[in-house]
Amino acid sequence: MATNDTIAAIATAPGRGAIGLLRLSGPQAQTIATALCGTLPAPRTAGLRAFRDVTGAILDRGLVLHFVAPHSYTGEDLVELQAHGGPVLLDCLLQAACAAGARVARPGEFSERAFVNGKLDLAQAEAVADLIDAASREAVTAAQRSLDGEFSRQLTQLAEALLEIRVWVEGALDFSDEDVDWLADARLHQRLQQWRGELALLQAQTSQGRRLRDGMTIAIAGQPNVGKSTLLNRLAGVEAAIVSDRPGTTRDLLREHLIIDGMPLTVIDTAGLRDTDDAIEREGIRRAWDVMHKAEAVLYVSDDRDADSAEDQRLLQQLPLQIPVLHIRNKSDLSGAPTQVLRTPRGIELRLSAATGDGIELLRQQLRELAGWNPAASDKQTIFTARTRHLVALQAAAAHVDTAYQGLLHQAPAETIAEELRLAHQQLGEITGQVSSDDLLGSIFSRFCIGK
Ligand SMILES: Nc1nc2c(ncn2[C@@H]2O[C@H](COP(=O)(O)OP(=O)(O)OP(=O)(O)O)[C@@H](O)[C@H]2O)c(=O)[nH]1
Ligand SMILES: [Mg+2]
Repeated sequence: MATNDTIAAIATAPGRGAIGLLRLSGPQAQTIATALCGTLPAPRTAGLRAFRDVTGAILDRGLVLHFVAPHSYTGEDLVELQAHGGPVLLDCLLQAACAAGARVARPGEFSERAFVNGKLDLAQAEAVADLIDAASREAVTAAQRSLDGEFSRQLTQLAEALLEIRVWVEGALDFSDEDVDWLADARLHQRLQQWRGELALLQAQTSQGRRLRDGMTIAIAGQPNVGKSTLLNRLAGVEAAIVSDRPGTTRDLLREHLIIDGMPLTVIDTAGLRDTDDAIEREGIRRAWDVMHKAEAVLYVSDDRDADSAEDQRLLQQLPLQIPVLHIRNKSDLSGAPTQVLRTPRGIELRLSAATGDGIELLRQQLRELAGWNPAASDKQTIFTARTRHLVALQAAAAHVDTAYQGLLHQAPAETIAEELRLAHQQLGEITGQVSSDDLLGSIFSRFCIGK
């Protein structure tokens, strides 16, 4: 990764605003900024300057701030020009910077340089993007905690504990011709088990953090006229979908984004499932099945007065097995039965009324459970933001350690056990970027916004 060039980008959001920020980072940052501003104020102090283009014409006047390497966000010389927030003006400034020797930054390149220069580890750099993308107050807090290094600290602790175990096992390799069987030591087994427990805890926290970032997609499905669209509107709190007593009202998929206790949810209303000659409705039903297969959970809605009909049973059996289903028995106001959660041999059923709103709080609670979202456990002390990539790495680490443990129990050769532990260690290192490939880095930073 070459960082001998100097990058420039407009760091504020596109569009017009009171202030617009041009950022420069790299060895020529000061020289380029001097070309634009004439002189620079002392490091870390703001100075008012005229910003000029290559011809010397004044483009704007504003504040300049500069940071000397390594004491900056990127760890390089870094200059920020605060101009007025006009898109054309800022573009002229960017062009002037390029004329003076800068190159336009790729998305995420400032954070990438911060990572390369050891200012942030990879999980922290990702947290920067998560903080910018945060969709709720809870998500902001979680991203901030990751950025502070909470997640990284826990990972480092686990990695260090694993290293000690590895030293033990590799010691057994080195002294294999002695009489003592190091691997049979109960303390080693205990240490490994305890470590595995700590990893499980971190996995649980990480999956909470992932939910907070990525949320969950839920499809509402069922026969026509059972109240699917009414339920969507109730959850969303707006009249998003058309509701009518005519079966077959909904055809298109309708997506609504909502937030429950800080967790983002995408709920999709679908066409009622039935046999029909109407080609448009048939297409709607095809899309409904399609979305049910892609969703992370299905809310299957039926009319409580006829919720166990043969047709409902048939449709429920057609739902993809691997996707959790919550059966909603709607229109409790008409059936007269109490709103409640019913645990049946077939799974969880929930009786409510989408029209009156009775039982909707129970539904919200069930949705939280479906998502594995536990706001009590995820209080401000423990939650941090996380990504699928992190979860996958933790799962892989767990699998390697489990294999190692089985190896210990079944007297597998020390080499195999040591190798499994090494692979587990490597997985942990990939999360913080201690072990990383260029491909991985490229795919992470390219999803950042420009100027970050
Ligand atoms: N009394 C009562 N009526 C309801 C309830 N939920 C929905 N309805 C009524 O049932 C009818 C159908 O509601 P929709 O929400 O359009 O049903 P749908 O499942 O989306 O129907 P399709 O889009 O045709 O598949 C409407 O007249 C709603 O007002 C409920 O909980 N109680
Ligand atoms: Mg509908």
